[in-house]
Amino acid sequence: MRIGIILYPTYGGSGVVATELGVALAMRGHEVHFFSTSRPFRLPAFQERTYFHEVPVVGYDLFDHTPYTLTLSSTLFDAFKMYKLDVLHAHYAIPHATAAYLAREMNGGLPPVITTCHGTDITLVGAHPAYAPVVKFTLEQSNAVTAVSHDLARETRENIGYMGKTNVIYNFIDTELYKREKCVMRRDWLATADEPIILHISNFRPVKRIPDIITAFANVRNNVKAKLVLVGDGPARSNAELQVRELGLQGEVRFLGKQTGLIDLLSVGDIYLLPSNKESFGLSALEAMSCEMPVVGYDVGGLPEVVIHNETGFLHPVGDIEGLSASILQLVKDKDLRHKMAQAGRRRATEVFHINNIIPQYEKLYLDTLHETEAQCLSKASHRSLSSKSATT
Ligand code: GMT
Repeated sequence: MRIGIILYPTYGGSGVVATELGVALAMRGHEVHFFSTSRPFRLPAFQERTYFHEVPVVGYDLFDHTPYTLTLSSTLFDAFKMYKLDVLHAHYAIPHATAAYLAREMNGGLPPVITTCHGTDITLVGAHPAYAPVVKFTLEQSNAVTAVSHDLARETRENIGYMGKTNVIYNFIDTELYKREKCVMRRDWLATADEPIILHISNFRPVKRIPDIITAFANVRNNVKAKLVLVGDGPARSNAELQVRELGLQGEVRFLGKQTGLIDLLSVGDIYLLPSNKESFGLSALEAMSCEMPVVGYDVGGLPEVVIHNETGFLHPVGDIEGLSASILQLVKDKDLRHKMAQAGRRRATEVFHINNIIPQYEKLYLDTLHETEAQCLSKASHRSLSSKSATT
């Protein structure tokens, strides 16, 4: 098939999933066209059967903000003419699904649009009254809608009021790629041999509750030796650095900023933290599980569909920093428990979320949606020709 994928190019789960999905589809023989404002950071240097279409950002004196939705729609429309795409897959509803809808209508109703809701497009920004009506309309106009967890499918109904079918297709992991590597990195650069490394990777947005991570680590550090390694960057970073200085933990907490060698980093971590306010799935938790790390976080959104409490990690109610600290402490102290949970996490990643289980679900959805949409277009066309004949007789 010829598949168009619209995505955000930068750090963030939806862009990662969209890129890895496109790459996997290309490896399975499909032609894949990526649409974004810049080359997605996870897209390999060159990959057969993949194309990248840069969406122009065209400003004008009158515009306070450039209307990206419109330039994206025009870019998509041009690509339909040139490449005859079979399906168009929009990752993140705002504004990608809306631009996809516009482009499809400009093109006479084809190709079908599949929208994947990733999380904050439904639970946070998408639920804001400034966006909710257009998100609802756009989902209703999509030819198929997917969500990355059952919890997000529920939120799509309850938050947005979208009552159509939402197909739940979980995020996936290539467990051959995401596996614990030996000696890939000097672990002793980060911690001594007897200090477990507690790891968190994110875009440092307030939703990730970085202050909870630091407070919980401070509680743990009062009892045992351990190191906290924070990877990524974003609006919450400078306050987090301040909090670490105020707690006098500069020697124990390392801020590594944005990094690309994630598998190396995941391979030296011992416990992974993800205590978000909201997490529709928690891709980074899955990456950690695949690299044999127990996950400690909050029992929220789709995270309990990924992390099984007491089996592959521990989940506590949002804001329960005491619970968080107690679970981290237990894992720091008990190496056998850490190992057992790490193995259970790796098994779950392989059995439930393996890339080879999930990609065929998207392929089937693409084909089914294409056939349905073509049939609808044919029936509309024959209805139109019948009514024009009866009007002339
Ligand atoms: O919150 C992020 O890290 C980015 C965000 C996005 O949309 O780019 O992630 C969301 O999509 C990911 C991929 O499907 C999910 O794994 C994350 O759980 C989800 N984030 C939230 O719901 C906060």
